Amino acid sequence: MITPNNEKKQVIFHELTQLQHRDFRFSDGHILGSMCTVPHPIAKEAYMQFLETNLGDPELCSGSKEIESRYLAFISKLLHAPKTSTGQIVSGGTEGNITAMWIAQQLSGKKEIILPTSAHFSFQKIASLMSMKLIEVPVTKEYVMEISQLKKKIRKTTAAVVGLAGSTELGTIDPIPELSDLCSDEHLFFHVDAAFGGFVIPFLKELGYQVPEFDFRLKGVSSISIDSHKMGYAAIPLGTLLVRKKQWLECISVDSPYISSEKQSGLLGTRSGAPVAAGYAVAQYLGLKGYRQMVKSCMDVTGYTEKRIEEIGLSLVLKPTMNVLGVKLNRPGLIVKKLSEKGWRVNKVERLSCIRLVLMPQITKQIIDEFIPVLQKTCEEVGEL
Ligand code: 0PR
Repeated sequence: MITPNNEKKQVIFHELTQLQHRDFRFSDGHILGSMCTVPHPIAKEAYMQFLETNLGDPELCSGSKEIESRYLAFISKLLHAPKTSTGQIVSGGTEGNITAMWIAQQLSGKKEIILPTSAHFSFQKIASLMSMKLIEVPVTKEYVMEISQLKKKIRKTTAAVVGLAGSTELGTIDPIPELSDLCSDEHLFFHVDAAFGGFVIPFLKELGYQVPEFDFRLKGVSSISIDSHKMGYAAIPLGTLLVRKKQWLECISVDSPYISSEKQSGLLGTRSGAPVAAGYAVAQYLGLKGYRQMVKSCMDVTGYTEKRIEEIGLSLVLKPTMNVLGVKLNRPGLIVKKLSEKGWRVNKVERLSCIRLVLMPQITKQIIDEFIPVLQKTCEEVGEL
């Protein structure tokens, strides 16, 4: 029995709160560059309820395991995964990409990953972890992978090709249908990194935007990673890796004799059921209709931001594909620093000489109206305008 020591607790929470005051918080609406968001209120409740669960020991937590299955079924439906497919809950895009490349390496026995220069830095970790080699393909001026260049890079040593459905820096989508055809013809493992776009593109299509197909309806797509802690409105850490064939997970499974399941696949052992319960609760609450509405309002705010940015005389790197904007600047690092001092967080993209704004669900037009004059003044101060 733990006897409560309220005095001690107060001291500890005082310290925690003091330190928390240093954090930028999504709820303040001043984080404009992050791909994460305030989790939906229902996610918070479910998260707390499942705090003690461990999905690494499924028999101990058979109810949580069922929630995981139901969540995987939801993601599978969203991405039109075939009956032959299966999924693995992961902590986010990094683990999703690692797991996909681990499978590709095991299946092929090869070591080369072909990917666009725009790919996320998690692939650098993969190269280091698994002694794999990254073969980069240049991007076009639309910031998508140049297919003609890709063709030249395919070799007998290729383990996988990676395409982006929502690039980190600009939210652009690689020509996934063409990549799928090519990989299918060449019998190559084709992974789609839809960490950000997975919860956006399906709804953009329904809202009438012209975006390429990117999911399992394309026969050459082998795996897709999608993050719920980005546009899925769920709590960190939650992502999913779906693979086209169930048996592919077996090649990254090990015997797990001490716990209730015979085998365990994936990187982690002990892992919390809380984010999964939270993600499932949000998915049930919003449904596909709710997510579509959310994407619609993010796109409305994106269009509004684009207009306001152009009004003050700045320009965008590209017309936005989704709710990610690159604003051209000569010294993005300096602007990021100055904005941060004024209480606004945006991200710099040095290689594109821009700052990145991500219009997540908590960002409203009113927030943009507050931000634009600050951005304008900052740009004037440093001679960008
Ligand atoms: N793939 C893509 C396309 C991504 O954009 C990211 C993350 C990942 C994989 C890796 O995902 P995890 O970070 O979940 O493992 N991109 C975001 C970025 O670099 C990550 C992020 C999110 C950074 C929130 C800052 C932040 O506040 O922008």
